[in-house]
Amino acid sequence: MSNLSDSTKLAHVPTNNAKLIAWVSDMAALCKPDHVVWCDGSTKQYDEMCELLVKGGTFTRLNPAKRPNCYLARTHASDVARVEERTFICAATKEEVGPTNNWAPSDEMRATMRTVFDGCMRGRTMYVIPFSMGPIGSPIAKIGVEISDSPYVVVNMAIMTRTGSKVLEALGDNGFFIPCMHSVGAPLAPGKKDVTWPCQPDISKKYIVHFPDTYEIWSYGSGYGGNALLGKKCLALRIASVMAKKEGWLAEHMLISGLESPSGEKTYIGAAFPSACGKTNLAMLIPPKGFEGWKVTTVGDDIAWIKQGPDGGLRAINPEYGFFGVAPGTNMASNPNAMLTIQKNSIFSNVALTDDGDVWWEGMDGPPPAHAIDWQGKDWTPDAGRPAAHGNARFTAPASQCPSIDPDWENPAGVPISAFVFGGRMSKDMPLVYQAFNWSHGVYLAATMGSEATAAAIGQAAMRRDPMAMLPFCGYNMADYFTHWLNVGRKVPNPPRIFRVNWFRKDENGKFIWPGFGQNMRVLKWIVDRVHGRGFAVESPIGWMPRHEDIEWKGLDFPSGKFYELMAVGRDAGTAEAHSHEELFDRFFDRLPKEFTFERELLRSRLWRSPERWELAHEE
Ligand code: O2Y
Ligand code: MN
Repeated sequence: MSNLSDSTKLAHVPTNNAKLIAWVSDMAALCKPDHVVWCDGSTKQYDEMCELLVKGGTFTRLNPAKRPNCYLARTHASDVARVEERTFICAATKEEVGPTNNWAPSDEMRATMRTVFDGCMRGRTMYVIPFSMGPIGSPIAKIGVEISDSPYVVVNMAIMTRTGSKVLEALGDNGFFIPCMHSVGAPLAPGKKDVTWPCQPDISKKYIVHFPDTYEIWSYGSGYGGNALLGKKCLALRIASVMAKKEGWLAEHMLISGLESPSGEKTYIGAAFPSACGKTNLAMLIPPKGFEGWKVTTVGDDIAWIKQGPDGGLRAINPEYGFFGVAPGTNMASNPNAMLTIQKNSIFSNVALTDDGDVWWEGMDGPPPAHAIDWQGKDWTPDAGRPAAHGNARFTAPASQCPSIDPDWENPAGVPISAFVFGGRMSKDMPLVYQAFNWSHGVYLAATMGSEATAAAIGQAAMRRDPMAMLPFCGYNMADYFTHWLNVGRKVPNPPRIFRVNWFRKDENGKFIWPGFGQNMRVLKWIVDRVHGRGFAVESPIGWMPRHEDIEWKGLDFPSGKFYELMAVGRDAGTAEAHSHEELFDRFFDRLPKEFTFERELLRSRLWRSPERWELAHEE
């Protein structure tokens, strides 16, 4: 710790919160670190930590003329993504976590945690990071405290959450916090030189553990992303989903964006997509040609906490303070706002380093560099036969730097939500967009969403269901989660309208039919029109659907034949889809809400009565 300032060298305790003090001393006694440092959230401490990471070889400072105040980190090759198979929810019974979560008995797991954490910080510093998920003081926000032996975690948490003294102030002497315990699981023997990315390389020794009954998180063995930045997936989704069910709100894997028309009418939507469906791109969309005067603003790109406001409507906050976005594929065409956000004050993980001290990844603008250092620190040239950046390479960047950030993104009361959009990645039989008939039908559509996964063995495309894109993130039984969604809708007088979208339909030559990216604005505008009761739609067996003339086509030549190819669903394909919902529902046995059985039967009977192919074009 010699590089840290005097004040941080001291194990000074900057709080009178007795529970916090007791927990930190208990954890220090268990983990046996050489030092304890309380993170104050200051720029000075952030800079000192980055310097420490540079000296230790974890960080490379990027060329300040190209990327001011930016760093590159290379992880261990085994520590590059979330580890779902080592993610556990330890409720009292297996039924409480349901068939889609890994369960372990809480008393056994608690004992395991105390064993693996015993002495795990020897030779290291234990950092105490107070953080707020959501604007400090917002009635929707929650306070967490992460203890970690990773300086990489400290600096990433400083970007991804609001950290430090101001959080302790808001916590006060008796405030409640969620304890989040993290260690890279690599104690350092006296005199031994540290490696640049300490972690537990054996995946079976990694643990990402949640105790929903006591609202606790314990993460061991990984220093990367969702495994280690515990405010994100662990707190803001898995633990928060449990809190939300108890307290009557929603913690969702959703972006939040604002759509402002030329007349100044502002409509906020929440949208859920599984990973790799362009969620960050949608959150930061730039309206295309033909949409002059329209503005899309970003409240959040990944997580939404949604509560009923004083007027009875649903209001959402982004609990995060930064973006942890996928780098590969991000460029000035796919997401200019993201590219502008990451120009300064950002951390890049597992991307390539160019010879002029900048970053590069597959899919960045321009030709690949003639030479670079790849994510594993090896020389790389375009003919290397391997990618220069890891597929899950990330940028960590302050949300405040995003050019499209919404003026109300830090409003403690949140923003009013008028629509929920659910999307997956389907190459056939799933239309570009349709609207649910009502809340219960919408919850059903959201619960049955998913993406195509190729079953390599049989060479067929199969649907991998990912209800509400929450499969890896719901901290309790998903059948109870569906019921909770149905209940929330009952309490809200005029609940948000619910839509399904699919940007990924392909033609018979395997080419995407829909251009996607900024052109998705055309679909969003129809959604806005529907929300405000002015957009036209045709009733189909699966929901309300737009005709070609209901979409704004100014600036894009998209003939109606192509549009109806994109929107087509036949009776047989629809029936097969409805039939396959049973596969998902059977997993939940008798906990499944009865509304879902009704919705499935209604869908089947609407399809049964429909012609083999329904023609939206003829319904005028
Ligand atoms: O691989 C990781 O640790 C990151 S996962 C992630 C990060 C940001 C936003 N979403 C996700 C996700 O898996 O949904
Ligand atoms: Mn996500």
